[in-house]
Amino acid sequence: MATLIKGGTVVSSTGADPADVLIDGEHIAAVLRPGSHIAAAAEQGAEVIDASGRLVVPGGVDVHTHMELPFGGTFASDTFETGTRAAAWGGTTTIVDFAVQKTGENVRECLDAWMAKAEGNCAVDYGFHMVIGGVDNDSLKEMDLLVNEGITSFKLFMAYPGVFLADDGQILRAMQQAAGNGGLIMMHAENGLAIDVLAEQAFERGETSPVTHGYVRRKELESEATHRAIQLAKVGAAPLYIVHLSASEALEQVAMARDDGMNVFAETCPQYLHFSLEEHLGRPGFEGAAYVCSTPLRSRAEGHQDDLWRGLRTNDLAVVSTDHCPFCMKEQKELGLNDFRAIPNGIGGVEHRMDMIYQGVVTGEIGLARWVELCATTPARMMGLYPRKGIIAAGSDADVVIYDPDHRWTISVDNHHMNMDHSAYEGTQVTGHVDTVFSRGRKIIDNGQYLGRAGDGQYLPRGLSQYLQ
Ligand code: DUC
Ligand code: ZN
Ligand code: ZN
Repeated sequence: MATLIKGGTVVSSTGADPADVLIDGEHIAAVLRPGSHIAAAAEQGAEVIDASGRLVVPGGVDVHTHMELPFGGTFASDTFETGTRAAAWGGTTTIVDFAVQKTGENVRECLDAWMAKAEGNCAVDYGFHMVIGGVDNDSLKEMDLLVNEGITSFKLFMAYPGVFLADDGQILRAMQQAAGNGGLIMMHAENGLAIDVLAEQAFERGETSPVTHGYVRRKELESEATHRAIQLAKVGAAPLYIVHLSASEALEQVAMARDDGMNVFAETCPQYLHFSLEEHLGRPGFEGAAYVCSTPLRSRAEGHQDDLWRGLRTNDLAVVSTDHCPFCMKEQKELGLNDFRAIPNGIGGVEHRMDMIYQGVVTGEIGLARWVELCATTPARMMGLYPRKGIIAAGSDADVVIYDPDHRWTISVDNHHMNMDHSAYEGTQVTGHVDTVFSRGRKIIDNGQYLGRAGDGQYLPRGLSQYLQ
């Protein structure tokens, strides 16, 4: 049966207008002017949902998640099943996760292993980027094959020496390869060698608490790496996408490159906009461990958060993703009780991205259309999924969220759906609430109930990045 979502305000990256949305099967059949005879005719034989007073937005597209990531001797606590279900609760209907290859490992075998983890388990549609942790002749060749198979973006690390770090020569080679095959290089831009020196020195001085993580991962080491990545991208003639940018100084580097006309893009994450080094990472005792992630949270006194909101307005930051990488406090974050270096890096937030960025609409930092553009349309385009994802338009997948813009509620570990024993957002009061979620035409969240099943989500082979469109 068809579904007609009637009386709502449909939001796209260009504006918000009253419209009725007709879903037929897995696709959007039409976006209709309310009161038109076509809209009236569509009501016949359709399930009619009254969306009056509510926003009708494209399902969120989160292009940076880490379900089940092995990290620091443990695994991110959300499986593809629990993490994608939590995404659905938060109005995100597409994720792009990271399959991981390390030095000496075979890219293809690694990808197969990650595909197997996800297959049959996801609540929403999913794709993969490939982490190339070991750039060598084999992995470079494999990049060409993967691009043709729908893995069109590759993450490199300038951090985590001995685990993921690629040196400048390897980075340049991977960029040249991407320039040839059309792939997009995603960069974790922090100078990991310098960070490790500072971390060891701090530990030897007896500074063991979580906040030290933020002090040693200095903003200069993020901006230096961002600058270096941009210069290497210029030499390699490749487009570049900086992930989880948190420092004003790194943003300046991106802005300069963009002003220069380079194809340099960047994302930030809700935690960098809403949290700070002083108020969160610096919490007493071991509490700050919940906020250990890399890049780290930055100082509010230095104004990074305000600069990031500005970057979202100017488009120097084009995407908001979560870097969802949850770890429980018990037995996971606690691995670093006596040494901040052993705290697994990551914050769980896949469920809260749409709401936390909507708070920017509430406070006037961004408009409604920009909210949708940052959380759905641009990530879909950046990662080669548009217009199948990221827009409510005839022919697109019927991934639709009915959003109550006025509903006020408080985030808590007691009401979230991520597999974590705490919430980094505990006690956060938000305005705005995901009421109903459709994934490819199937109602999977409604009335406070999850109606979907593991395995509803399909694998998404992706096209080349559409960043130039
Ligand atoms: N940063 C994190 O916080 N977690 C996983 C990997 C990363 O780069
Ligand atoms: Zn990273
Ligand atoms: Zn990440």
